[in-house]
Amino acid sequence: MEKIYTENLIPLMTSYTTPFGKVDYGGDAYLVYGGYNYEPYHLFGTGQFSSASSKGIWVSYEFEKPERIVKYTLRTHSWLYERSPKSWTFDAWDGTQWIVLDTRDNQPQWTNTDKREYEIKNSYYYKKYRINLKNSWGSYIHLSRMEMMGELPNKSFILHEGEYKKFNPKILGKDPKIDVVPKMTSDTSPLGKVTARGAYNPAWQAFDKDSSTYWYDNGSSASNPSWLQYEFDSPKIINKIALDSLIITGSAYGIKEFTLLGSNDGLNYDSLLSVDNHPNRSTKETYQFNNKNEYLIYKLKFGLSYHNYYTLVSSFEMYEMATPNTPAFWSTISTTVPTSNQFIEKGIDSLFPLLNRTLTQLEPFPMIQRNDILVSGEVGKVFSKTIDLKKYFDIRSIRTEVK
Ligand SMILES: [Ca+2]
Repeated sequence: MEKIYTENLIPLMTSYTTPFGKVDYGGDAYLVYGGYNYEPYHLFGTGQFSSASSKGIWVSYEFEKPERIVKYTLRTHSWLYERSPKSWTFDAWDGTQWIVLDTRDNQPQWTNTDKREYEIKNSYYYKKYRINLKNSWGSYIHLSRMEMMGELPNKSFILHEGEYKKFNPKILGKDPKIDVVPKMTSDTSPLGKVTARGAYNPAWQAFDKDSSTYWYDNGSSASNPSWLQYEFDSPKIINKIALDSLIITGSAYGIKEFTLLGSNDGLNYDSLLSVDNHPNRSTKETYQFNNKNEYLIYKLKFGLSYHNYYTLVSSFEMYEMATPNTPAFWSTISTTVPTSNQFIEKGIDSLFPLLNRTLTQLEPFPMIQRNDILVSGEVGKVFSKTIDLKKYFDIRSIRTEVK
């Protein structure tokens, strides 16, 4: 679907900070010539901008709130337009460094009327963007004007029999057989966050899907009991866990008593499961429990183990409550032309998959016997089935089968 762009989001600047936002520059000074200051803020105003030399200069604009810029324009001076830029990048500041969003090398010569538009791919909202001008066709780098545009949301409904409808795609249900903790390679990679009371061996090794590696906490006591916690990146309804331990010393394994807690803020915890007799062996024990609440954080709080209060967990797996797939369906949003808010909040993002026709083979459906339409004396059997040609068109073949 074609993109619709906003107006230029930068106001007509009359200084580095008025009327709002902030212009900055670096890499070179600006040109002062003939009593005129070719200052960088003029790039976003009515004046003219030029660097003091040809060594390269960048000019940034900082918005008051983050914007997702997906297009920018550049306009030449009407004179000395051969000093317009030849190579540059368009960058965004992510708070730490400049991220290159667009690279233009050896652009064609400009004319004195050129205004060029550059569409870019950018998924993120940044406050500050810059053009980093590398060189020009002449001895200075001149430009008259720069604009930056965002994208307007492009939302649709389908008008069908007097109703404005939205298509709601199929949502996959939860598979209760999948351990939803990813295979961790550190306390925070690839997703979520592992924490523990103590970690003589790294806590993430309880979540690395390898039963030979483990988390071990050997400083815990009755007054300072051990705990192990995983924070998901989105809340989940966990109603089954699997736990596995290994020998700490002699024939003592590292899990005996524990409570499983759920929390959404890391401060208030609900108790979900209590176990005081986890077996003294290394086999994966599964615990199913009744939980219908979503939690972001799941925490194991340990009591006594088979070796004092020391704790060792080689595997801590979590499983979600099974939910069925939600089939795709149409919902009616309005029977009058929807408001702009309804479009923005509920509109369909892309009509493409809906309008994308595919050739498909339908499941067989039974026909209705209609021998009643035979007139007296006629022999044989008659079957009937109505096919909705609004729904199924360009039918390539129909096969009938009498069983
Ligand atoms: Ca492990």
